[in-house]
Amino acid sequence: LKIDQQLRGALERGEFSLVYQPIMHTRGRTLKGMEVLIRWTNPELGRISPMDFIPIAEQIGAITDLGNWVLQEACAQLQSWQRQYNRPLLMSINVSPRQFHDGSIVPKVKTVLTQLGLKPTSVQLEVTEGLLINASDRVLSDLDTLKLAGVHLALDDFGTGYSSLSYLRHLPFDVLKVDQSFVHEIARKSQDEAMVGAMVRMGHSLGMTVVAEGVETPEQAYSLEALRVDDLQGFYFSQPLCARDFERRFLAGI
Ligand code: G
Ligand code: G
Ligand code: MN
Ligand code: NA
Repeated sequence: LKIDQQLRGALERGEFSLVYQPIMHTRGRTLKGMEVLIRWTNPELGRISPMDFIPIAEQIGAITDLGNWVLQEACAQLQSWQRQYNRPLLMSINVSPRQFHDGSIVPKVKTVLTQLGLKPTSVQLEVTEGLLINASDRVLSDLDTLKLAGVHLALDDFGTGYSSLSYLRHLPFDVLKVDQSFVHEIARKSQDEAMVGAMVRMGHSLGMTVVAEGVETPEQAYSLEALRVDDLQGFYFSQPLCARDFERRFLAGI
């Protein structure tokens, strides 16, 4: 309840910020891009995790404005980095299923890309299977439209929840993000290794790139490389960082 109250107006009060976590090519461990993650610090409540406030923002109908702000800010940051460092980078943005409900996501994405002069292929939207359960025809056609425009679509947290493989058969995903729960024990548990190996083969045979999340150790990175995972993300490379720190650590001087 307290969170609801404080959430209203928090955007106008400038209480949100963004952090960026690197996504590395497995081969050579070079930078491919970054996932943007929202942070909220409220004067009364302190720091609140997106796990706690995103569901409430969805309930109170604030997620579209918040999601649009993330999209705009992250894309502006991407444009600035691409220009300054003159290199292609991929910005991966989490999108809540609710952001698809009012039909505004396609025009919003297209407008932001056009205004900033960004290539659609430099932006990736991450959705979870929650979007796909009972998805309306409109949601499906919005996904197709984004894909046709060149925007990359990633299926986030893959392997958790009630994953149905039929989603993958029919939907235009470019990227499979293997959930971190499969990654954490990969160097020790042969079942997890087998599961990730199967996900990689399935993803590749469907033409998708496979990313492992939650990589925390060099042993995990090595195991994932042996399983032919394309890209790696996790604390082993870096925590999510504010733009300045990300730039210093991953972009400057390269
Ligand atoms: O960054 P952290 O691990 O605390 O994120 C917790 C959860 O919040 C994750 O599931 C992540 O996908 C989600 N999340 C983080 N940033 C955003 C955002 O900008 N939009 C949406 N919809 N979810 C986000
Ligand atoms: O649901 P999603 O995959 O978008 O969530 C991303 C969340 O995972 C972020 O909150 C981020 O802080 C967290 N995260 C990123 N890398 C790691 C990691 O290596 N280990 C753990 N435990 N969490 C991570
Ligand atoms: Mn994500
Ligand atoms: Na995930």
